[in-house]
Amino acid sequence: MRALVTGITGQDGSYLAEFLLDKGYEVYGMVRRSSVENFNRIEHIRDKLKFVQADLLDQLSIIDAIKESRPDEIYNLGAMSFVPTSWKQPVLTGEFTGLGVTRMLEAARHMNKNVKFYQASSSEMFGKVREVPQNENTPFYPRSPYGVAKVYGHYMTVNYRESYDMFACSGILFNHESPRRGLEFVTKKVTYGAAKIKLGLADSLCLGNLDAKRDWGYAKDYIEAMWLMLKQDTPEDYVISTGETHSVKEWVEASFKCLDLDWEKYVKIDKSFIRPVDVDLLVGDSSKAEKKLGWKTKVNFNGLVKIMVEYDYNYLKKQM
Ligand code: NAP
Ligand code: G4F
Repeated sequence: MRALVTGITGQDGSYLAEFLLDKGYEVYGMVRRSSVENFNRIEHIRDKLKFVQADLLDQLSIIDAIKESRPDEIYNLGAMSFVPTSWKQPVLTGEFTGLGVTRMLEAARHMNKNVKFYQASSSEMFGKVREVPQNENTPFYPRSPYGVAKVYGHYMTVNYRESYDMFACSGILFNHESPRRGLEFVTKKVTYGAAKIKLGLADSLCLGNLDAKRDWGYAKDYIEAMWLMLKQDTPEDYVISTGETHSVKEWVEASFKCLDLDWEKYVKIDKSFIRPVDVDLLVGDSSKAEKKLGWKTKVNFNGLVKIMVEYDYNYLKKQM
């Protein structure tokens, strides 16, 4: 089996590449050119991977990437994925995260209509939630240019499935985290920040809205769900979540507690981290995935906090 993964240098792409290599796949990563190589998350497996240079903004390069890799499966994980940046660069976000999906689908349709296609949809599409918990039938109400772009990509995937009979699935994944999470996302910012404080490398941590609630799972668990979706007889969309919700404040408390620190002594609120509007509450119902894919989350909230805090603490200690 051959797979083409966009976003292979990202958190999910790196775990997915490991997972597919373990399953015996030939794995092609679609990467964009950069003046400084950005392969940190895949350095340990880079010799086993093949790379094709292309950009989600550039149709012809995507066609070439598919021509060269001749994939049986395409995982479209590439996107501008940081919500605050989507207000600063709404047009570019629409290009990468929205239209980029159509470029991938168009290239796939023209090159090999039988290829199986996975689209990285997001719980951010539920935004100002219409029901609790959110499932595959919950109406969308995105609250950021990122969320709007994801809704577009989601429905294009559904449309290509219905219009061209393609095997195209959308995984509506709720927030998933890991030691490989980008430093600007709140979970990693907190675990890394708390570890720095513990080691005497910082004396405070500035955050925004502590009341927002998220359904946080472990990225490594979620990768398997993507693969399982493409292994079914029929293409469908699935919510992937833990079913538990916690506030940012609870994440902060648990992370500092892991290091025997009282968070209230160190955390400051900085208004610049507060968004024009926020998604107040996310909690997913992934009973469809449980029933049809046999998928279930393995790591709970406290387990995830522990994995990330321990990793960051040990990593920073080694650098000292
Ligand atoms: P991430 O760590 O931010 O990785 C994003 C990847 O997209 C990077 O490899 C990046 O490449 C690539 N990319 C960005 N713009 C590109 C372009 N123009 N052309 C080609 N590649 C481009 O994101 P992640 O957390 O792994 O998430 C993976 C996907 O799932 C994203 O689509 C995200 O929106 C979606 N998602 C994530 C979550 C979550 O909680 N993590 C939840 C739901 C959905 P560079 O290294 O070159 O920047
Ligand atoms: O960690 P976040 O930046 O993740 P967010 O916005 O939920 O988006 C992530 O999950 C989505 C799935 O629902 C993905 F589609 C998306 O690509 C990304 O992976 O923020 C989480 C919450 C927000 O409510 C934010 O306002 O944390 C709050 N927060 C409070 N202080 C902060 C901060 N967020 C960040 N990034 N930085 C802060 O200082």
